[in-house]
Amino acid sequence: MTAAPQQTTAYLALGSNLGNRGEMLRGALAALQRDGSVRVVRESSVYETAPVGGPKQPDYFNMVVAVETGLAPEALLERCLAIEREFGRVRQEPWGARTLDLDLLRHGDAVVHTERLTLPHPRMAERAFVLVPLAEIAPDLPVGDNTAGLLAKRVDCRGIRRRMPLTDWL
Ligand code: ROI
Repeated sequence: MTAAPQQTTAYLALGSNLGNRGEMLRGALAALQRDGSVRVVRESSVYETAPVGGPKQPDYFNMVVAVETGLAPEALLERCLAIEREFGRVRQEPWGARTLDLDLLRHGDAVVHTERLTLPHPRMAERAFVLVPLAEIAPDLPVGDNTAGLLAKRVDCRGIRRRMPLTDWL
C-alpha cells in the first residue's frame, strides 16, 4: 500500500453555452471523479448567465465546485484540459462560445505564475458568473484582499439567474 497523497481543496469553475448545457456540466463532474484522484465535496447551484465579453453568443450555464485532490496544480490543469477536449471543446475564436470550460480558480494556497497557469485565477474577482456560485459554497474563501461572499454582494449581478442544484434538475 502506498500512502494517499496529501489532499488539497481546490475550486473549479464550470461553464457551457453550446449543446445540452446541463449534461455538459454533469458529464464533466463525472469525468473529473472517474479515476478517484479528484473528489467533488461541494457543488453550487447552476446559474444561467448572460455572456460577458466576446462575440455575440448564447447564455451560459455556470457553476463552481470544491474538490479534494492529491493532484498538483499542473496535473489538475491537465486533467481539466483533457476533459474539455473530451467534451468536444474546440478553441476557435478567443472568448467565443464553447461546449465546456473548466477553469482552475484556486488550489489550496498555491501561488503559481507559469505560461499555462496563474493561481489564484486572475479574473475571478471581477466575474459575477464565478463569484456568485463561489460565494454560495465558500463565502469566506479569500479572493484578493476580500472574500468571495463580500465581492459577490458588490458585483453587478444583472444577467445572473439561479437555476437549481444539478442533482435535482437533470
Ligand atoms: N460569460 C459567462 N456568462 N459565463 C462564462 O463562463 C464565460 N466564459 C468566458 C467569457 C467569454 C469571458 N464569458 C463568459 O470565457
